[in-house]
Amino acid sequence: MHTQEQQSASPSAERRLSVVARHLEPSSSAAANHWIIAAPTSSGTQSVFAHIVRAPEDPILGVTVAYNKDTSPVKLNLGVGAYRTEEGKPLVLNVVRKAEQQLVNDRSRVKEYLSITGLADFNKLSAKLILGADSPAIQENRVTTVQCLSGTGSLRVGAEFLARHYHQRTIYIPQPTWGNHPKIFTLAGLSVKSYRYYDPATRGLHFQGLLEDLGSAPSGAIVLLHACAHNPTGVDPTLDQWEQIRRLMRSKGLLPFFDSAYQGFASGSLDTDAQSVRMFVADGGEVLVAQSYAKNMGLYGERVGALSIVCRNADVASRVESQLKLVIRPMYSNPPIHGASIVATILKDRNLYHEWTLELKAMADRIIRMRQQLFDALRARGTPGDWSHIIKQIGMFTFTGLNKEQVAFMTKEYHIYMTSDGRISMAGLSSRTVPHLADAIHAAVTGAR
Ligand code: KET
Repeated sequence: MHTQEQQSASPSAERRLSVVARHLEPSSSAAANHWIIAAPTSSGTQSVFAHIVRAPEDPILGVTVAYNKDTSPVKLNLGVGAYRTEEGKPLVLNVVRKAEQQLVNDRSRVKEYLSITGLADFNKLSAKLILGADSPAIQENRVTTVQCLSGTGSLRVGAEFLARHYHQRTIYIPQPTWGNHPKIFTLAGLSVKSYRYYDPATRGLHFQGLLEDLGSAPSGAIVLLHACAHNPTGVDPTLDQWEQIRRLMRSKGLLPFFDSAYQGFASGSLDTDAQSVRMFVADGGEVLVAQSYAKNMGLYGERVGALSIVCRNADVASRVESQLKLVIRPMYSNPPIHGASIVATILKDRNLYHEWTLELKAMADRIIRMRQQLFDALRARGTPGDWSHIIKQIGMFTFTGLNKEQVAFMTKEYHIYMTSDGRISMAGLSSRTVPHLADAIHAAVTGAR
């Protein structure tokens, strides 16, 4: 006899196979071809893996790999979105140190397994953080939150759940978006399509294109939305535009899946940066949201995040949670305890929470200062072009408009590392390194080689 899980898992397994089969077709993208499997060898001395083709480095994390190999003293890593101090060093927040100290001092703490859904306090506090302390959805018990492996893991668990249980398996992602999105959703068994988001001509939102593309999406389709500080463009809809997006999506029954990786980093305020999500929750409709504490608490390597699914009522929410457990258990069983304990310690203590908001604001403000300094430095050099987008864009990144060749030139001649789409992490800059970057951009743009 089949258990319920087997019955629900098999169509998704089939979908996964067909996804892999699609990747194996000769017409599929270059990246997918690195999986191609040749006939395994059976000869005695040769490795059974001898046929394996070397895969390229990840487009974002691979930038750090290349940077680490560079021996130049002036090298600068503006690839990955990771905060650095004015001294160019990684930052562990003071509140995080304090919370960790409390945890270490508490001898009653043990290292038992968490439940499949993670630390209960952490889940409650995470839902409050993104949805608001007074959220009716939370009071009505219609939100289920599960602790996952940072933002990436939360997106993946949400996507696996949707692929198994949601009737419409197409997800629309913005063009462009974070490079990992299409891979996460495809491998979870969803079919990925894109909607227009960024207009290179105006370096702003392609709002008309966005409305047209979502307007012609099939009813019920899933839509991935960046809650704030859109990566890589740094361009967010205004509140008025969000309201129009919400109305359109609700009228077509499109399901919002928010990726909230930068709450607090866009404006410096946790509440302001959650407004887009809260608008969608306030109308009573259903919403998924993946949260990451990598950036806003600087807990990158702790892998701490949460997936919340806001449902119509408490009964649905509890059944959804029971199925999320079936997604998580065979994937990684249950999440790690340390990072979530740090977050819960900070979120439940008034003083620590307040201190966190100040440290977060200081990080956001430093990034904004870097924008101004870089803009001023380019103006001082008379670098051709309008660079005002550097100060207009929001969040960790500037989408410079530099092309692949210009990026390659800056890496080769100036040892500046960034993603090939021209994105620079403003969080990696400091007053000391701004002139070097401005020189490099100036040379790349003017062809002074
Ligand atoms: N969503 C977005 C939009 C995002 O930029 C990242 C990370 C994540 C989710 C996942 O982060 P996590 O560490 O799983 O919580 N972005 C940076 C790092 C990376 O690519 O992994 C980046 O774009 O540089």
